[in-house]
Amino acid sequence: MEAGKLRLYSMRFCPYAQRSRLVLSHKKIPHETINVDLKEKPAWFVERNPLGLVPVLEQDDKIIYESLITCDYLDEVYPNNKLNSEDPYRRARDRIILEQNAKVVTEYYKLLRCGADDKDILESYRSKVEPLEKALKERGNFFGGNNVCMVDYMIWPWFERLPVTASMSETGVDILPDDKFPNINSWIKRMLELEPVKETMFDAESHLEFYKSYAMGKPNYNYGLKE
Ligand SMILES: N[C@@H](CCC(=O)N[C@@H](CS)C(=O)NCC(=O)O)C(=O)O
Repeated sequence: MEAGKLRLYSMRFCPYAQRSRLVLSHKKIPHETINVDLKEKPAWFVERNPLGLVPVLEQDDKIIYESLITCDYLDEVYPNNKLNSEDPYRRARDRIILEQNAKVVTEYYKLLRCGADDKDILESYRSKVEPLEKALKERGNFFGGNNVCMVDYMIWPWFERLPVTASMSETGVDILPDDKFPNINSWIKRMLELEPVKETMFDAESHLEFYKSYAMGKPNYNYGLKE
């Protein structure tokens, strides 16, 4: 490995690894990526992260894992295009939004497994998104106001994947209707215009195909790659 070179251990469809990829892209940080087979984890990977999870960052003898921690680290070490606020109160409020997002993520996976046609699960998902809708209304175009901040990138991956659950609905349910979630819906459109999002994202069909392979116990980590 080249001295000083930053390396990301990733999996192409992992929403947590996408957090790190978004921050790397936002800050244009040179790095190399190693995509790991998470079904048959190599020993050298588990040596680096005993939890056996991606993302992992490595630079010389430094190893960092847990997506949010990798992103905070990158934001401090590469201070261009700052994502975390300098203001402690704002940073604290941002973390409160991320705690709320953790609840959104839990409900998202229930939607994915049980389907958006289950009214209770759908309502529960929406109720967890509501505080995010309210926060955006107060903050503006992005959670960072006029510009993206760490919160935008940390919560984006599960909104990018929302069309997967919608496409699996037999009744064609609108998961986040515009009359109740106008700010989140506009935010999704704005996020889709950002270069780091374009660079790291997959379309709904690819996410769906990967999810189907994952649900069958045979995750196709290479889906969409050319020979
Ligand atoms: N809390 C971790 C979660 C990361 C995570 O769950 N990654 C998944 C892929 S999306 C993984 O590595 N799974 C491997 C496994 O569970 O064995 C983070 O934020 O980095």
